Order: sequence, then structure tokens, then C-alpha cells
Amino acid sequence: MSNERTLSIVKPDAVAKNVIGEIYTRFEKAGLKIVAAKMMHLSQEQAEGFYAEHKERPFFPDLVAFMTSGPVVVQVLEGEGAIAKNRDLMGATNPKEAEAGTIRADFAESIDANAVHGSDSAASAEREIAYFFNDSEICPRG
Ligand code: IDP
Repeated sequence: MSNERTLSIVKPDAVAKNVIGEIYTRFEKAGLKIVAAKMMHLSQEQAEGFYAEHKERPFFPDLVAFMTSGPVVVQVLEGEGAIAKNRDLMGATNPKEAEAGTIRADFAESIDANAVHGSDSAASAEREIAYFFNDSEICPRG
């Protein structure tokens, strides 16, 4: 497995629950390094652009409304196999189906309010990291 970067978002429900630190701890305990991070309140345009691949899906308006409902924390995670590792830590999209001990099983309420986002492929990771960060905002940690 190679050293990878992936884009992660702590979604508005998890920020509101005050579990940013608990989620960051899971990343760090799994050996992922946070190499960029920012808190932001997404605009409608930013949320629509980020989730553009879902724009024809029936849940798209609800997804955009949720993602703009409060602040999020966006980070770049780096490590061996970071993309799959982060997806494993997150658990299934629907928290009711997420394996015990995953972030979504422990902190998420519903398929809409499911605590975290994580890139699902190398191509998505590249696009999503560039969507939120320019090169000078990413700090390689060796
Ligand atoms: P992922 O976040 O696990 O990668 P995706 O299929 O990429 O899941 O969907 C993006 C987000 O859209 C999900 O995290 C979830 O918040 C929302 N979503 C996906 N499917 C549904 C659905 O059937 N109803 C409501 N929201 C959904």
C-alpha cells in the first residue's frame, strides 16, 4: 500500500455534538496524520459543487441543506492506504448498517446526518482535496 492523502469532513451534526476531538483521535490512533485542517460554514454553492456527482439524486436538496446547516471541519489525512483506512474508520453510509466501533455507528443518527465524509477513491481524493485546499495549506509531516 502506498502513502496516500484523503479528504475528510466532520459534518455539521458531529460538530454540533462536540465530538470533533473524538473523531480526530480515531484518525490519529489509526496512524493517519492530519496535514491540513480548517473549520468553515459551507455556502450553498460550495456544498452543491462538492457533491456535484449526486445532483440528480432525490436526496441532493436535503444533503445540501444539511451540509450548510452549520459549521464543518475539513481536513486532509495522510498515511499508508489512507483512503480505504478512513472509509473503514467511518463505517457504512447508513449508521444503522455501520459496524460497531466505527465513527458512524458511534456518533451518527441517520443517513442524512452521518457525522463524516471521506473520499471514496484516489480520483475523488485528488478532486476533493483541491476543492478545499491549495498546496500551500497542506503541511507534509514526513
Ligand atoms: P458516503 O458519504 O458514504 O461516501 P455517498 O453515497 O457518497 O456516501 O453519499 C453522500 C452523502 O449523501 C452520504 O454521506 C449521505 O449523507 C447522503 N446520502 C446518501 N444516500 C442517501 C439517501 O438515500 N438518503 C439521504 N441521504 C443520503
